[in-house]
Amino acid sequence: MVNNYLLIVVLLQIIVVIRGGFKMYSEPVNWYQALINCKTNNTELASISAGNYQNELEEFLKNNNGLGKIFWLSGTKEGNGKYYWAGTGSKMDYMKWAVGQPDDYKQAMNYNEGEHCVAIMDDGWTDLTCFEQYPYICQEQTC
Ligand SMILES: [Ca+2]
Repeated sequence: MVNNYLLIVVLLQIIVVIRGGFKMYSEPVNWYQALINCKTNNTELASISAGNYQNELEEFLKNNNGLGKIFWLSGTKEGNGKYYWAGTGSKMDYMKWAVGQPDDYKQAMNYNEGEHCVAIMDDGWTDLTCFEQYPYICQEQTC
């Protein structure tokens, strides 16, 4: 299993490259910074357009607990409440929300900021407050 992954450690930043052109960055940043960091490296914050990519990432997260439990994806919510992928600009057709998600939990708890950004966990996706800091996944450009 381990030889399927390339592990690179750069200045306390752990970057793991897995199949499908995904690169997982261990440094916790907010969603906006994750979007910028991926673009700076000529990649995009990850968009999951199909189940095979989802399965691959879920499998990876289940087998690598030390890396982190939650990673930002490029999913975010438009004013109309519909989700789209900021990384590709496409609307979100395939979805794999975790049980009970998206719940906009912090909006319900009367926080000023609702949960408008999407992250992946090992059992599906969740919506989170965009300014919270988590590791993130970038994706190689496909075109
Ligand atoms: Ca949530």
